This record gives sequence, C-alpha cells and structure tokens, in this order.
Amino acid sequence: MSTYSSNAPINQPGLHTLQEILTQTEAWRGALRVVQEKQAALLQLWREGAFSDVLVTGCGSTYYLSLILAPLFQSQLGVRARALPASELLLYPETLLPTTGRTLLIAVSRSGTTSETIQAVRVYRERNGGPMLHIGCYPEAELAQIADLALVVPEGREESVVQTRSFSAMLLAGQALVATLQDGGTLPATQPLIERGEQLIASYHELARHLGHNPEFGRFYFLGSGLRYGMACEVSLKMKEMSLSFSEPFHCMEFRHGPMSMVNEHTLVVCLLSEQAREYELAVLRDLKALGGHILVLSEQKVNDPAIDEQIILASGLPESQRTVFYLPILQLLGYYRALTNGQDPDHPHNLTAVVVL
Ligand code: F1P
Repeated sequence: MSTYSSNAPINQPGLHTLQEILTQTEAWRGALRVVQEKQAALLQLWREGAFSDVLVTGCGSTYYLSLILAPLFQSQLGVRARALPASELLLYPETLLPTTGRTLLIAVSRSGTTSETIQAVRVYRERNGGPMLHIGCYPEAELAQIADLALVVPEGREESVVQTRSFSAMLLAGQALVATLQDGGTLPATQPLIERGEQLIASYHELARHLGHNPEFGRFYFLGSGLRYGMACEVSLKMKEMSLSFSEPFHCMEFRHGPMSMVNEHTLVVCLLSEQAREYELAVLRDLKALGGHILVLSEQKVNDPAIDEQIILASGLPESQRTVFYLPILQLLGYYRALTNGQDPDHPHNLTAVVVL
C-alpha cells in the first residue's frame, strides 16, 4: 500500500518528487530482490578477489552514498575501504589508488552515464586493473554495460532531478551487498522493512511539513557521525538542491570546533543520533540548544533530554549497519516542504540537471 495520499492539490509544485519520496519503499523491495538474485555471483567475485582494498565512488548524491558504504565495508567485512569523489579518482589517481594488494572498485551512479564516474573507472582499470562492481538504476547505461558485475534497481528510476527513491534503493542494495558478503550475513526481511518505512512516513509526514513550512528557520545543520556522516551530507544536499536553503552537514563533535558559532534562534539542527556515541552527541546538542538552536533528533529509541525539541523514533529493530534507509523519507520531505515555502519547484530545481555529462 503506497501512502501517496498526501492530499496535495493537483497543481502543487513538485508532485513527481513528492510521489517518489512517498513510494520509495516499493523500490526497497526491488533492491533486495536484485541482491538476492546475484548472491552467488557476488560471493564468487568476493571470494576469488580476496580484496585488500575496496574503493567506493560516485558524484554528488552517489558520492555521499559512497561515504555511507565504505565505512560499512570496513566495519562489517574488515577490509580497508574508502569513499572517493569520482572526479578525484579521475584527476589524482596517484594520490588515491592503493599501490599494493588487490582492489575492488564500486561505482555508484543513478544514471550510469555521469562522465566523471565513467572516466574514473577507465583510469582505475588502466592503472589498477581490478574489477568494477556497479550499483545503479538503468541496465542499459554505460556503467552497467562495462561493469564486471552490476546491481541495477529499475524500481529506483525517477522523474525528479534530485535523487530520492533512487538513493534509498541504491543504498539498500549496497547494504544488502555487504550483508551478503558477511560470513553468515543475512539480508533484512523485506516485508517488515517496507512496513516500517511506510509507518514512519505516515507517522512523521506532518512533522516534516510543519518544520519545512516554519518561516523562523533560516539555516539548517545536519549532524551525523560514523556511518551517518554520509547520510548527513545527502539530506543536507536535498535541502540545498530542492529549496536553495543555507544547509551544511557536519560530524557531530566536529561541529563544536568553529561552525557552532553560526547557531542562533533561526537555526534547525537535525541530529542522526547514534547508540555508540550517544552521550557525546547529546552533550553537543545541549550546547547548541543553549545558543538558541531548534533541535530535531532521529534515533532508534526514544531519548529523554531537555535539549531535544522534536524527535523521530525509527524503532526499526535493525542493527545500526542496516537501518540507514530509515533516515531518508522524512528528511527528504523536510527539504520538499522547505522548497515549497521558498517558492521553489522540487521537480525543476534551480541550476541543476539530472546527469552531468562533460
Ligand atoms: C550524480 C548527480 C546527482 C545530482 C544531480 C547531478 O548522478 O551528481 O547526485 O543530484 O542530479 O548528478 P548519478 O551519477 O548518480 O546519476
């Protein structure tokens, strides 16, 4: 059951983007199906590769997705893993490519046609010669065609320029890939994952609309550490791309070292709270609250702390390494409603194209 009944008037701007945010759980099913179908080939590539290094690359949203996947590979599979902007791998390979060992490159791209990512793959192959695994949404695209193995999730395809449903589908495919390669790793059960996603959208859609429409907020900070830093970057990008608002991502503790000076009563601080470093992160939020910041926290369980103004409780029942997709729908909706407040059309974002072809 998609929860698309947002009662949005038919002439409301950005209906494609809204539709794709509200129906993204359907693409989650596709992502898990694709990984299940390719399990044998993935295990063969991994076992035969005996990789010492994993590089994950992309551009824009898919670079931020790489910032989530690389720490997942390292923390769950114990292999050295790094996320790289494709342009850096293309232009400065000598500063990034491992000089010893065996490397696997994961090239993430919604379109599969972004020039920087295609050219970075070419440089990697010329200089390193290792295999390339592609995660994307278009089977006919160049990256899918030149990949040694491709995880393509057609259900992630979307009309809107900004990545919403495609991002969460590709992220889930990447997470499921890591779970597949883990000894005894199990994929999250599809139906409970989708049901929880739909419940979260139904429960917090109104909160996203309320905060998105609040004219008091003039700047947005998204705080996330560990696996959540890449996610903080992505949801901050959504706020920028859709609403043209002042928005920045930071590691939680890093925010104190200077950027905190920007916080005032017109600031919405969104924190992706961890279990591992909770007390440190809450201490940061108390400092920001004291400066007048409005604090929204996303956490697995309810947290009672005077610094918190609003809370989104994920209650996923999943380990931290498998619950990252749940951060996306409501924070994408926050960017969507902020765009409407700023008179922007999320379906036709300012100065942005769906693919950068050089
Ligand atoms: C990457 C990307 C998007 C960005 C914009 C331009 O595309 O940078 O992240 O939002 O749409 O393209 P892709 O390589 O993932 O298709």
